[in-house]
Amino acid sequence: MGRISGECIDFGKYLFKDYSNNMMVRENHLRLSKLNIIGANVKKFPNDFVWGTATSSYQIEGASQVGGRGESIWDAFTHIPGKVVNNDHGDIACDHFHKFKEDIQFMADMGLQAYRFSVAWPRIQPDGKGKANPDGIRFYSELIDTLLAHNITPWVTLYHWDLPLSLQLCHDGWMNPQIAEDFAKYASICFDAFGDRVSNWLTLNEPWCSAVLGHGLGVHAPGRVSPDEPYIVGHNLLRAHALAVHEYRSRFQSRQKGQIALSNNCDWREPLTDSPEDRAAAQRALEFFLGWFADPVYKGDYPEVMRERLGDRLPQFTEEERAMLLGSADYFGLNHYTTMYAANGQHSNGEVSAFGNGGMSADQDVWLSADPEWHQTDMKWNIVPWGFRKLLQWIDDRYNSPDIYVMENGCAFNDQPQNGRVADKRRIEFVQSYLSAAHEAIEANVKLKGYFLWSFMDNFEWALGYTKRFGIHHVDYRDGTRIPKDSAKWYRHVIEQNGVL
Ligand code: GBH
Repeated sequence: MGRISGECIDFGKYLFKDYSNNMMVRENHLRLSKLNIIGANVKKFPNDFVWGTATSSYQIEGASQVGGRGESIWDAFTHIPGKVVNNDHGDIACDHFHKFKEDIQFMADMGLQAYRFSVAWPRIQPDGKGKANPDGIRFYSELIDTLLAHNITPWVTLYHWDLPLSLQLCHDGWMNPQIAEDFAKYASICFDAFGDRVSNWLTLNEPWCSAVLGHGLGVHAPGRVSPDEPYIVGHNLLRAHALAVHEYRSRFQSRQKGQIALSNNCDWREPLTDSPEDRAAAQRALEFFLGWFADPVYKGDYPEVMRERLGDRLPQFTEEERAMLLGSADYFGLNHYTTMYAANGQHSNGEVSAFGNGGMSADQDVWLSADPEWHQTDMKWNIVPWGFRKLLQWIDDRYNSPDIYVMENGCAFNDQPQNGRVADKRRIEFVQSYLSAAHEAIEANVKLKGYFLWSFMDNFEWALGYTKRFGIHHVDYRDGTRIPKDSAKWYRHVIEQNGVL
């Protein structure tokens, strides 16, 4: 299977499903050429659709002690034995810090239009406060210049979880309301240093994860376990986002003409049965998941159902904060990976709800489950493209048809090189099926404007270390060698065609 001949790549026989009906309907022989896909109808995306890939600083950069970088909470967390599978850490990771030019060449080779990366706060401010570290500024400046020289548009995330350790140890990190000012100052340094060349900003990546995984379940740094901290941390993350956006808009946006938003993660919740109770449970689960961080931005406050159930455990915004939050996103950033069924109440046998429910299932009173028929990725995440379709519609309905950019979607599969080639057929099938679902949403007038595949390359998968491979480029961690997987070649054709089969 899969033979590269001249301009033509033969991807062999692909079994692919019409996931909208969730049944296997046909087998197709995909033959992709540089200019057209032979013998099939391409589902075209809008002309200005943005095709990208994504990464984050701690997951790829390595060079943890280089260039004046301070420590982050993830440096400390990964070096506590037992916190990460195999006690893996990001000291070296993909060594992207030293190999970024090589990496950008791989991006250029696949015709990538946009690349989303994050800035490591402790490279810019080693202890989270005070003046900028010139070596840190220089690294991202060169990265940005090299991307632009290859016609690749940078999309920059300011916070993808690597909080300067000193802010955690000396100031209680995201638990301290003061962090909003610290974050806004850090953000301003970045707008000032890079905003002449960067016009697509994201303040926070997945505040839900910082709150729930970092402060509720303790499986992410800083490893706190608490029923109440997630709501306080979530509150301060939102305040920090709003203040950074306020800085951008009042001091930079009119000159730099960029756009700014945050990216929220949400898995779809499908009612387990048609009963009004289960339908309400699925809706409640989505409001606790995405509404928690999107309602304040689009409606000016938390979802009512959260207030009802949490009472005083959910902090209140001041009038000033509410006003600053409302409308504080120029587009809707969404990270989406999977789907679960949601039912009302706790499971009768007392079974603990799935990880994704955040250990706060008691607050939600929702029980999550999966259809045993569903295929799963190596993360044991269910592959359910129609859930993606439904989530896009839910966002369109609830938030008044915002422009949506999918800032992350992808899958872990552990395909290894054989004779210099990585035949990651399951990844191609995954992305193709999710893009088909995205296309359906666009046909139904959902304003989906871009798609960033997670990830450009295999990298440090947080608590799971290097055991899970999300990349469309394979990384050999022994010597740092990269190999474009079949999915990278396939994605190149998707970009060229501006569509999928
Ligand atoms: C993202 O988080 C991160 O932004 C990125 O850094 C990371 O590498 C990537 O995804 C892959 O993990 O237990 O079935 O209910 C992902 C957020 C939250 C998505 C939890 C899946 C649980 C699924 N994840 N959710 S389930």
